[in-house]
This record gives sequence, structure tokens and C-alpha cells, in this order.
Amino acid sequence: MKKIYLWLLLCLYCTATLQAQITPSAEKILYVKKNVSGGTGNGSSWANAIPELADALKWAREQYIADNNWLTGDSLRIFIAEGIYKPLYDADNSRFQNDGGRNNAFVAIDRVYLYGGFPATGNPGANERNWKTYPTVLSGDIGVSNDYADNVYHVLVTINLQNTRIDGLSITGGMANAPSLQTETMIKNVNIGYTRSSGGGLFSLNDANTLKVSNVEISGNRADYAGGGDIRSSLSLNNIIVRNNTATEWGGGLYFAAMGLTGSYTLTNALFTGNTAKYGGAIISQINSLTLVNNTIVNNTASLGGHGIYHRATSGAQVTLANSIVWNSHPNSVRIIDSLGGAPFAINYSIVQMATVPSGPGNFNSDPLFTNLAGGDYTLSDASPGINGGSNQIWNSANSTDVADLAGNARIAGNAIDMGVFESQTVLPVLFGNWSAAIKNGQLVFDWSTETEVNNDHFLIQVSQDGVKWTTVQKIPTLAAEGNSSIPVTYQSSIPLTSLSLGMGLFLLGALAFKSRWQMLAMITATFLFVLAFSCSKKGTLSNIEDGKLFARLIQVDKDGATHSSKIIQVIQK
Ligand SMILES: [Ca+2]
Ligand SMILES: [Ca+2]
Repeated sequence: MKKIYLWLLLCLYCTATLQAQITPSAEKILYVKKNVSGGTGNGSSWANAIPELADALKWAREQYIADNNWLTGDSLRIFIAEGIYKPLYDADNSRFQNDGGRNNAFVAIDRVYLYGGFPATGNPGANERNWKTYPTVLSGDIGVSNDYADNVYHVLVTINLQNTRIDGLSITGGMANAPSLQTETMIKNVNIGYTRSSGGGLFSLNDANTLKVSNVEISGNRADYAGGGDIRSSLSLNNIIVRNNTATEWGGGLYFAAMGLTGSYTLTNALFTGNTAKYGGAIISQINSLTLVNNTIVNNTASLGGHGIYHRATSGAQVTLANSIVWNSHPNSVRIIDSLGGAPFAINYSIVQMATVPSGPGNFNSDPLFTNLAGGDYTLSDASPGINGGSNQIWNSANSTDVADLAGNARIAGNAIDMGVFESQTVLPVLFGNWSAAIKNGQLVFDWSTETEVNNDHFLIQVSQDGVKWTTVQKIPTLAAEGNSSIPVTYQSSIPLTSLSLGMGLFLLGALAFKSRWQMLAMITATFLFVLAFSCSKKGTLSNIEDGKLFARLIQVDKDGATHSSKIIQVIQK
């Protein structure tokens, strides 16, 4: 008899524990922590945290279904400690309280803000949040661990959301490989059953741009058709990393799909790396207007077209790159940006690894000089032409609220915004002002100014035909007293083409588009005279004269020998 009582008591205790009434804190926060020990599990504090995000979202969905105005004019925040969380419930409206196996997903709810990146110890507040140090991982890797075959189709689903924030999460392990027209899956009266072959990590449909997704990594997701993320929404994506996702067909990283979206989309501060597909390794766009501002798209792979971006142009559609870098370690015959029918890209203030410098202001095709390309560090080294190479105006008009770069540093540092996702915080000893170079009357003429100088010794003027191999042509000492100046200093220097060293003179001839054959012959004659005078033993050839492209940069050298590069410019002809 005693045993029965004990058993009954135990059962009551278990039921009470399992069904702890979820109760947000007075500040309307629900706390979720995977490794919580003890506590009531009602979510009212870290000590009483709910162990599973899936249970917190199930509860929120129950409240929403009971009364879809339950948070009108208000919001609920879910704070999620570091740890790995798996979707435990079916995505469908009528089955979301049950385990649906591969149909499970985290379904975001309007006005329920998700904040990850809290440490799993102590009693952390919002200021202690760091999404990179304390990763909060939403993993679709259910069933057999590290085996994708039994993973969920979508990890995170956002549909018809108006006011929600998703911040500080890592989304991984989705496997969108079901044939279309599978079992109906209804979310807010939308059937997403047909999407089960794209958007393994994130599937987003009909959300407003007041759905703000930031500080989020989408990595290690797979899709039969398209994308680690399938974006059919205006949701705002900012400060995101899209890494190592694989699509069998299109858009390994993100797929911007035409269906349900006719307007324009702007993606800011996004890093794409290690994504693969047939077309559009990082991104494929089918929408009317896709604008990428301060994106770094590096080392993605497409087997057929567009390692970085593939634009499946519909008539009049536009893809715009601004303040961005598109680069690969091992370029091959597949174009880094490509489009159906050769539709052009609009490119401004960007570095794109193309055969020629992209037309448009402030563009280069020269090496962006990442800190460590092979090691995956895509911050900019001090010599990078991307430093201060972007347009503040473009950034400010694309982004009104976010002020940090992807590393959490000030987004605009120095005298202009940098290209790509990371802003160099190095305080350069010399702040360059104007900088131009021209070929004029047989002379190379350089004009530049400095805004300020500290401990400066001299400048080296360097020129290059390909933006990769550089030759020093002149050394100019600083005009600032003791190398220090807090006011602008102006410099000018010129070099007769004929006084350049062997090879350079011939090389520079290639930079001149001569107005007449006689003019060209006169210059070649002058140069040959020089070559003969100074080096009869060496035989110059005209074979290295190419298509008239010549670049210049200034290397500023401190009194202690440290060097920093100006931005690279193209030498113009006057
Ligand atoms: Ca698995
Ligand atoms: Ca800058």
C-alpha cells in the first residue's frame, strides 16, 4: 500500500514538473537554457529557465492561436542561453503540439522576439550577450547525429510576420530535400508543403521589413533545390553570416525567390563564404531589385555560373552591388558574378574579381588584401584598397539604425566607410585627402594631399599594370615639419616617362592611347634612345604593352619604417 502511495506521489510530482505553467517575468521575458538544473521550468528567470526553445515557442503559439491579439502593442522577449536547441514539434498549425519528425521546425510568432547569445552561467542581462562567444544554435540535426538524411526540412520558418526580432542565433542542419507537393503544412493559412526542397536553414514568406533578423549565422544547411535560406519576404536581414551551405541546383547560400515578392530588397553587412551550388554559389536572385550593400562574398563555388552571385534576370530586373567585395582564392573559368542572358550588374565602390575594372565609380578588380584569405579572416589588412573605399552616402541611405560592422566595431571609421562587412579600426598615421594621377605631355603627374600626418617620413609612388605587381617609381619626403601636421598638406610630383628605368618606359607606353601613330612612334623613339643610352645590353620588347590600364598607389612610410597604403587609383590621361 505504501508503495502505491509513493508511486502516486511521484507521478503527481512528475506531472507538476512536466507541466510547469509557463510564466514570463514581470518584464515580459521568458528564459530558455538548455543545461538548466533544478528550478521550476516556468521560464520566469534563468534559475527557472525552460530547457527547450521548442517548448517556449509552442507555448507562445498556443497563446497566439487562442487570441491573436494577445501581444498587440506589446512584445514578449525570449532570452536563450548558449547551447544546442532542436525543433521538437511539427510546423503545422494543427499538429504543432506533436513531434512531426522531419516536419518539425521552429516557427517564429509575431511580436515574440528571439534573442540568443547569453552565457549559460550566472544571471546575465542583455549587456552580457555575445552571439559569437556564446553561440545559441538552432540545429535541425534530429535523429542520427551528423547524418543529414533524417534532419528536418526547415530549421526556422517565418511567415506573415510583422513585428519580430530574431537576433543572435546560429541556424544549422536543415535538409530541404522533399519533393514538392508533399503533405500539406499550414502555417497561418499558408501551405508551405511545396517548399520542402529549398530554404533548409531559413524559410521566409510574406514577412514585412519590420521583421528584423540580425547577428544570425546560417550555416551547414542543405537543399535539393535552392538555398540555406529561401527568402520570399521583405524581412530585414543585417549583420549575417551565410556559410558552408549547399544547394544541388541554385543559390547555395540564399535564394531570393520571385514568388510572393515583386518589390526590392536590400541586404546589408552580410558575409557569404563556403557556399556551393550549380548556379549562384552564394546568392541567386529572381526578384525585381536586389541591392547588396557592404557584403563580403568570398570563396563560394558554383559549378556552372556565378560563384558569388547569379542573376536570373527577368526583364528589367536589377542586381546592385555597393561597398562590397566579391572574391575567390582560386578563380577559374566560371564567372564570379553572372546572369541569365548577360544582364548587367550595377556596381559601385566595390571590388569584384573580374577581368576588367567594373564600370561605375570607385570600383577595383584588384586584390582586396584580406588579413588572411586562406585562414578565413576576411577583415581588411592595412594595405587593403577596400579601406575607406566605400560610399558613406550609400550606407546611410540603406541603413538607418545599425551602426556596427560584423565584428561589432564602429561601422564608419576613418574618413569613409570601408568595403565589405568589416571596418578597419586601425588609426592610420597619415590620413589621405585627395589623390589623383594623370599622364600629361609625356609626364606622369601625381597630386595628393594629407589631412593629418603623425610621425611620417616619406611616400613611395608605385604604379602597376594589373593592380597586383607594383613598381616604385619615386620617393617623396614629407613636407610636414618633423613628419607631423594637424592641417592639410598638399603634394605634387611629376616624372618624365623617358626618365623611367628600363622596362618601365616601355611598360608605360602601353598605358598611353596615342592620338596618332606619329605621336606613338615619336614616344617609342624617345624611349628607345633612353633605353639604348642606359642599357645597351638589355633588349626591350613591346610584348608587355597591353590595353592602356595603369594604376597608382602611395605607400606612406613612418619614421620607424612601418608602411600603409593609400587607395589604388587609375591613372587617367589628359
Ligand atoms: Ca540527423
Ligand atoms: Ca573606414
